[in-house]
Amino acid sequence: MKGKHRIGYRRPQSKGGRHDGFSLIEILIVLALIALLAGVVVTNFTGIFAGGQESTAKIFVDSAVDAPILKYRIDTGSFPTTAEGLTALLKPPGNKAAKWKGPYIDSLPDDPWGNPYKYRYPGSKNPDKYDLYSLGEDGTESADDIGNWE
Ligand SMILES: [Ca+2]
Repeated sequence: MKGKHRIGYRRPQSKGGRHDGFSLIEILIVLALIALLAGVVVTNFTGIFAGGQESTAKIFVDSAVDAPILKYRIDTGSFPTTAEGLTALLKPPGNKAAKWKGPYIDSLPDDPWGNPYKYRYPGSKNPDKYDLYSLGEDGTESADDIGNWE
């Protein structure tokens, strides 16, 4: 039983040793395939995001500046006015410099069509808070605007 065991043990080991050489090449091939597939997946995701401009704008108006604006309000006592706009999150409006503890946001991105997001306080769509919206693809106030009220 011991002898049988030894033979049975040695043979797979030597075979396995030689097989490791092939395994390395196989692993490299598999890695190359994974890299290739990952490239395809990334390309597809880019495509999905490129087609999701409206979703991107919706996410921004619904949530991206919600917390910064709220914090601004807590510090200064009120939302930025329409005239002060979202830039009040980056630099203090003259009359609020003493209470202002920002910047409350790193930067203000343009919407996916290259236009600045619009801000209005008091809101006409949200009378109890502010309106934040993208002008949409046409770049003017119209039915395709994407706001924080739907
Ligand atoms: Ca529009």
